[in-house]
Amino acid sequence: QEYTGIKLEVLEWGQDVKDVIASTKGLEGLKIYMVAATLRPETMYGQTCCFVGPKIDYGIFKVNDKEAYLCTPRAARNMAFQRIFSEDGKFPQLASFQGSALIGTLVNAPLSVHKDGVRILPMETVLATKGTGVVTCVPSDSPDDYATVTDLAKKPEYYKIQKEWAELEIVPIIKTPSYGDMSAPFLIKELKINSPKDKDALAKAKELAYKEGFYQGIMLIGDYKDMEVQKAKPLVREKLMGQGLAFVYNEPEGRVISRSG
Ligand code: ZZB
Repeated sequence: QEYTGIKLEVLEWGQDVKDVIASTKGLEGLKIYMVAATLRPETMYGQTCCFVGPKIDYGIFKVNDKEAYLCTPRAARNMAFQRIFSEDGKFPQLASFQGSALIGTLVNAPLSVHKDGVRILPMETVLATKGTGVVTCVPSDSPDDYATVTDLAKKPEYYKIQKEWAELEIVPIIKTPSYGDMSAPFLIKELKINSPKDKDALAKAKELAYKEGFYQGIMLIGDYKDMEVQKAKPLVREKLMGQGLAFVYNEPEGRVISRSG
């Protein structure tokens, strides 16, 4: 699977990690980015927050003399074998913490309409074994994301977050003939999905949203406004890569390798 790694620069650490970060050696002078793996770079205009799995382990890994990435150790290891880190095969770890400690951290979401940054929030369904373990949230076009932010805003005390962190404005990014200009909320309603735990229905909604967005979608925002999603997708990706805010991240297909011996 070929993902785009999106670099969300940390602007301000959350309460629970501030002290750890301040006392961690080796971070001086480095820009630190949360790296989210996405298949939908054209939706980055609509980012409203960024998710981590609260029980997943994350690390900060030194990429080169200027940058460090925050992601799962598994993803850092994969990156180190894709010439993303300065020394092939090496991914020096400078810090480690559980996802729950990162909640409330403020990051810059590239291209997002929310220019002051977005918050790191918990998502129970993030898989440690996929992508980077960091998922950028686009509730207009991702049913999983819409279901999660809705739930977070309903129970902020339970999730130990500020309600407004989950309530950044959701703007239309892509117009589709079947689902209007916000396919995720449309499908959540249509399929009567009530919870982020409604796994099967969400998988169905995701598939429908992917297909419709890719084959029928028209951009409603940004440099490629009015262009077909199919054409805009690689252009947005290249734009972000040109700005040093994205890179190609390949996920080795573990199952296939083990099956063929
Ligand atoms: C932004 C985005 C906007 C995404 C959208 C989707 C959609 P796939 O096909 O299963 O590989 N994702 C990435 N990593 C994880 C993880 N570790 N755990 C859970 N979800 C993860 O799915 C790839 C997509 O799943 C990625 O693309 C990411 O969310 C999420 F409008 O990034 B996406 C209809 C989907 N729309």
